[in-house]
Amino acid sequence: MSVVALIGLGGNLGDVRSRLDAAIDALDATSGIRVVARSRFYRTPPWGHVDQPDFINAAIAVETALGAHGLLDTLLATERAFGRVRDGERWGPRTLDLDLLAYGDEVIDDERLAVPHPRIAERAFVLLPLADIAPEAVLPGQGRVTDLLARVNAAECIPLA
Ligand code: PH2
Ligand code: MG
Ligand code: MG
Repeated sequence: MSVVALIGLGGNLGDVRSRLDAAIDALDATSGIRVVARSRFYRTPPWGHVDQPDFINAAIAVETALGAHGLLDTLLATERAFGRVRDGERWGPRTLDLDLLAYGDEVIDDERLAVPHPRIAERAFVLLPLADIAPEAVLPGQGRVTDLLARVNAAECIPLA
């Protein structure tokens, strides 16, 4: 176990909270991955295509022995295991989305993977849960989580009890 990775979770179809809980448990049960922190759940307005249901978003920190691409493969397999169907619609509704936000301090940009995730700084639905678990984290090329959060409008993202 060597690298700490940050993962964003979301979904807006069906019973998302139960699915996110189950996905977090499944990741923790995966060899080479240990969940070390998890955020609250937030209800967030859809970003991108606004004509779809509200999302539930969260974030976790994991310690992992997997490489960044191996971790990505695990996230994609977990999405599929929880019913995600990729129909090609970018930013459309989904049962489960697991995004690799950061992998240690590494900067990776290849055909499969970009970390830090390039759009974190624009997205309150990512920054708010990240601030629960890693407020001081500095995302290479973007900045410190709390500084980034101060620059977005998070008013419509509601923490759930
Ligand atoms: N994910 C998207 C597109 N839009 N909006 C919210 N609120 N939350 C998301 O997780 C989200 C989104 C594509 O991954
Ligand atoms: Mg996403
Ligand atoms: Mg995704």
